[in-house]
Amino acid sequence: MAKKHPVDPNAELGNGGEVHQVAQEGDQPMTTNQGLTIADDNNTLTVGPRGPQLLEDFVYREKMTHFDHERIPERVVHARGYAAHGFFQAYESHAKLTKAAFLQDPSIKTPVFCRFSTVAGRAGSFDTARDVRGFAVKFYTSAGNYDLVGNNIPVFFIQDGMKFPDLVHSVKPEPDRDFPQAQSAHNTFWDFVSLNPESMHMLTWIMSDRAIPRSFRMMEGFGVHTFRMINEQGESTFVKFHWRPKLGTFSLVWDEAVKIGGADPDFHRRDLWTAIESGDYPEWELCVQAFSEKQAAEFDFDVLDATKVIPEELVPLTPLGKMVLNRNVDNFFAETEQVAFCPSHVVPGIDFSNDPLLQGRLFSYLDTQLSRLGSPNFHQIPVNQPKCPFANFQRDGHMQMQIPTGRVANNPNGIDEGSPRQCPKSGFETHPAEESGAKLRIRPESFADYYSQARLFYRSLTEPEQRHMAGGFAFELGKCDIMEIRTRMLGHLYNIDTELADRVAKQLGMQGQEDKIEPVVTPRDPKPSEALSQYAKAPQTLKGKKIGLLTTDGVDAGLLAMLRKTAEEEGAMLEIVAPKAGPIQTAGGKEVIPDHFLDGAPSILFDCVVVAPAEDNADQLAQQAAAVDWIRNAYSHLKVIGYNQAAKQVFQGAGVATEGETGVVDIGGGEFDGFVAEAKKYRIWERESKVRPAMV
Ligand code: HDE
Repeated sequence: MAKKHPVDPNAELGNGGEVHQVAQEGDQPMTTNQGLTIADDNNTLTVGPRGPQLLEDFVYREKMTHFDHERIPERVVHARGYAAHGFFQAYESHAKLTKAAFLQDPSIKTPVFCRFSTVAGRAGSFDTARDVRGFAVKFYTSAGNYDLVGNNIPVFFIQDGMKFPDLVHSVKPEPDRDFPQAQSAHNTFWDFVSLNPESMHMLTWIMSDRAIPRSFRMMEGFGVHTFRMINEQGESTFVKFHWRPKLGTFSLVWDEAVKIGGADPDFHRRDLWTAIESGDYPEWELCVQAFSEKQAAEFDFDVLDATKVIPEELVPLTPLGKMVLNRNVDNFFAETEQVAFCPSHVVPGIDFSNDPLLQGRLFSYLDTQLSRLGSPNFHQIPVNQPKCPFANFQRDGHMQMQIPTGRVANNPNGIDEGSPRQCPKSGFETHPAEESGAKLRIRPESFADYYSQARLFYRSLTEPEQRHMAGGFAFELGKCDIMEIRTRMLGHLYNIDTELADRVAKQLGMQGQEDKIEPVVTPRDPKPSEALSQYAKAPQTLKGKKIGLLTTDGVDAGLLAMLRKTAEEEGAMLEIVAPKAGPIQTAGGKEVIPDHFLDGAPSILFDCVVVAPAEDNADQLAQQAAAVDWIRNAYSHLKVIGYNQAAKQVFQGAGVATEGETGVVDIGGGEFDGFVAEAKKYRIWERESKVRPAMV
């Protein structure tokens, strides 16, 4: 609570009722950036009370100049993001695999900073857009900062960094009209990807539920490229990085994601911030798929190709340790906006492969930080500074924050005995992989199978996931009004999987209109891999989920207490929604302050819902469009809905039956066991055939 401050006596000099808070004894005085104490922060310097303003007013000019320069260029991609601090802890020493300092000692907690992001939208776009999510982690290790700059999808659109500017331009708003924002559902994107068959595998992921995650806390993360781990003996092992969320991987349904975009554009950041503030710290397990060069040579795809996964049946995951995010930032701009990730920030024990996409990234990130943060001293910004000592002879530049001492700034030197010196034994050494060959601009032939793994992904999904993917393609292509793009894409889809293509063609009303596209490599029929599906392995749990209760004045206090206890026991969060924002009264006359006002809290904000009005007020609730929509939306978003007897008339208004409907559960006077058992299933997938028959 802010202290009450005495009002500025100046208020009497013509400032009406304005509140001018002035410092009391012991308060920190407000000053200019030069430390000059400010007497008046509300009025500019003028000639007389109604006269012109004076240029002399340096206090005003300093304040306004700083304000005018508050913005820096947003990231060209991944502009909208959210981050938190935490730590990483190895389960045991992984010395056999790597000499990376943070993977040696299980008693050490390495500080981390983790930023999640969408890719296409501007910084002010909405959280739930269909998009790949960035999953970037900075480890402040004792041997320097290590940045694992990954995504929540294990593959990428393109195989070579040269194409990245074109890919990004195609997905950004079209340049003549500047829309659509934060969306891939438009002509330029689908034109580009349909002319780049290497995108097909990634497209199946982007059109799947993975691209509309329920929460950052419920997303997997992937390093995407093949990296190397190097041990003390200098032995190299190839690795692919995976983050596995402790809560399981869950997604929204499409219509819900679209509506949340309007109801709460900050849905994902609010979710992460709230969980951390309430002490419910999200956790991920870091794993690797570790494999030798010899193994890699035997796979029927190239491990240097970032459009391919390594099925876990081929190389299982080795868990390395866990990451816990336990502290929100103090200041969004200083930390989340100014954090600078670079895949080139590695530590001894981690090295690169020749993946051309990875190699392309090694240049881009450092370059982009220079233009975004404006100075080669961006490593001195607190969030970017290593937490271990760092020293070299790089000097000067914009915004130099350090004061290097001493006479010399050159290496070698014979003048300053205290100079930093290179360390051939402990310093970073590139793995001496043997390379030879002609200089060429050519893609390896081993990258040319564009369809087999897209097929693998589709066929590894559960039936609901498959139909969502088809729905995603149909929706996006339906937004493309250049027919050649649709027919070209349908041609590709037929190369991926006939059933998938038929489903999309049917929804577009374009059966038989696909182009014939001859694959360079005939797609194989890979064995499905269950690990690629999120729902085949989803835990049945309410942990980390949100229950919404719609109720009214006169609610039974016992029912409320039971639901609260149930939510607590299940590790879920309960939020109360009522037709008015002010306190409601329980039947016993106790005041309860709702978390939300009905008009501002549609059921889309919750994972499962309970509708339990008081008998006397149910009638009025049934007339509220927002209450009817609450139930209708929860039903069509396949959520589990609990109800009491009084709620039945609201259900009638919504056209939702309470009898004989799976996932619509009578809670009687507070019997939540049946509700919880259903709600743990997350969604009632079989209901989809009733609410979206065209998709099924
Ligand atoms: Fe990025 N990417 N990227 N990217 N990327 C950026 O760097 C780039 C790629 C990823 O939270 C930029 O600081 C190229 C793959 C994340 O701050 C830029 C290529 C993966 C973030 C850039 C790729 C990523 C970025 C823009 C193809 C997953 C946000 C602002 C060769 C493995 C990090 C910035 C954060 C950000 C370039 C492809 C992940 C322009 C050239 C593949 C998570 O440098």
